[in-house]
Amino acid sequence: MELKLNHKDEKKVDEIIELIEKNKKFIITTHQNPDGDAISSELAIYTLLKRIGKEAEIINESEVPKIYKFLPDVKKVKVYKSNRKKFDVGVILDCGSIERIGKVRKCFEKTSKIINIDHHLTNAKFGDVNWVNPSFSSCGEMVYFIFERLSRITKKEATYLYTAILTDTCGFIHHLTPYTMEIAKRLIEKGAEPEKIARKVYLEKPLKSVRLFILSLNSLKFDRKNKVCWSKVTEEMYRKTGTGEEDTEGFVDFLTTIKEAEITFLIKEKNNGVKVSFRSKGKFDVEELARKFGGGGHKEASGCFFENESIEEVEKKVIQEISKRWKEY
Ligand SMILES: [Mn+2]
Repeated sequence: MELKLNHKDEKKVDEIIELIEKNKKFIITTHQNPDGDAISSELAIYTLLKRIGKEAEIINESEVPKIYKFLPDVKKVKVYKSNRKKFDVGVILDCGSIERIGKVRKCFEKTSKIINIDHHLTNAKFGDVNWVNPSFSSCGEMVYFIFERLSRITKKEATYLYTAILTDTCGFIHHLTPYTMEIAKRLIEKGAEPEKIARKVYLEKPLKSVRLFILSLNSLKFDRKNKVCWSKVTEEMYRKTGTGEEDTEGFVDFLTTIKEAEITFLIKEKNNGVKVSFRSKGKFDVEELARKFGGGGHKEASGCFFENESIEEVEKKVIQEISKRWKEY
């Protein structure tokens, strides 16, 4: 199968490559609470820049989630401390808005150009070059095309990009096209080990996170009329099980396995408010729903944050909004 970008995407890749070639010092970052696509895409771009003789650093607002610590050279991903250095170009990956990079924004004050590579529909196009296309499964899939132009792909980078695609498609469930599968196939040919990666990401849950999951499932609610299923994770549940937010990985995706539910969400209590992750099976657009509450994402997976609101208030607001929107379909 031939893999060819359309004219518009090809032009964006040209612009990105031009900026890469003309500059020397790069800072790479992504959104707060990064996922597998974000971390993997960063590491892939980092390796690529280093190989072609550039200086590069990955600086994020948040730590790398434990489940992605298996990725090669993951220690290169640093958490923001200060903004002493000056970079020529900032590469922002998998991130819909500049605000979502958090404190790392301070590193961009002296940066002259921003490259924005993303597949979120709601991307605010904050870069000097904006390669934004929601038809890609993952940011990693987009990065693959930059590799194709600039360099070879080694086993290490194949591992990154395969992990990006695997996790952003929720284990090859959502957003799959023959192109995505073709890229995944090529990455396996280059040395990515599908079983090993899937095991690390999905099949090595710490016992304490399963205990947290049991508590969360005990709070499961179902609204038959609106076909919504949801559960919550409270600060108390974290305390009882000795866990943290990163232990909720996969919870909301589990809820989507419930046949009766068309929409699912997970409510997570934080010290300054409530975070909600939404999932849809396709009939309902949860990106629009999250956007209504100041968040964003994709049609089938999105999220938002309610500052200084209680779980009960948020539950009510969300259900009301879903009910209102169903009527418009
Ligand atoms: Mn992504």
